[in-house]
Amino acid sequence: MKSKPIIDVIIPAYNEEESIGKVVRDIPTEWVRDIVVCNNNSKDNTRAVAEEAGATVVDQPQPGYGSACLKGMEFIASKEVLPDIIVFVDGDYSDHPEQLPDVVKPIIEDAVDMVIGSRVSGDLEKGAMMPQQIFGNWLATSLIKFFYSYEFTDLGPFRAIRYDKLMDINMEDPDFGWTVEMQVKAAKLKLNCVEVPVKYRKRIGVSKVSGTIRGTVLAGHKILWTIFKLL
Ligand SMILES: Nc1nc2c(ncn2[C@@H]2O[C@H](COP(=O)(O)OP(=O)(O)OP(=O)(O)O)[C@@H](O)[C@H]2O)c(=O)[nH]1
Ligand SMILES: [Mg+2]
Repeated sequence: MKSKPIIDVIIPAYNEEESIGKVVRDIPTEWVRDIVVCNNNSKDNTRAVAEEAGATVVDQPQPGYGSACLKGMEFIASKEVLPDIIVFVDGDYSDHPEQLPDVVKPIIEDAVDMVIGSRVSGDLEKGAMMPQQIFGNWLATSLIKFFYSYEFTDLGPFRAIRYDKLMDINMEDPDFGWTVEMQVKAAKLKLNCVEVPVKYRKRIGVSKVSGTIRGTVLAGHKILWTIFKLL
């Protein structure tokens, strides 16, 4: 890939006014063209805070993590000049957005198609991931290894993918199956995937998914169902 690729960032955000500004500001600006915050009916000031920090905000009325990401992709697809790489990162400041160069470099330097930031092999702050989340990740990645012979250690939200490969993958999941869908479909298409270790800390603000019983049950169920559905 060319040494100065166009990189756009997609950040799904729902009620993240306390963290979203920090996330946007910590992204190294010289590396990216556009930071797209995908807001889902947030009832707080997520929208204004993200814009103030320099992001482009798109609104997705249909709830769900995947729906928000799809809206961001739709916005990027409407640009006159398409990007070379898309980076996904969460809006709760659990990821360390300053690590963006580490996450994209394998694509730029080594002809890699997709890079997953692994929290499991990285520097994981105590309490940043719930035990059920760690177990769910282990189970999901073990099933992917068993059925698709691809070795991942995490379904981490901080990831980068070549734009053309993301189009080939044809993402569809509207909610919690988003991350696993991308990895399973990448395996099915035999994309060149690597992981890099990333840091992960406790989120700012209120948990939407794995810190809640409802979120854990729905996400766990959806992730496993997605792995089998795509077989
Ligand atoms: N746009 C949008 N974003 C969402 C939705 N649900 C979650 N998010 C965002 O997706 C990211 C991940 O959600 P989190 O609540 O951090 O879920 P998690 O990382 O599994 O668990 P915790 O960090 O422990 O709460 C955050 O940036 C959320 O704001 C949604 O329905 N719509
Ligand atoms: Mg989180």
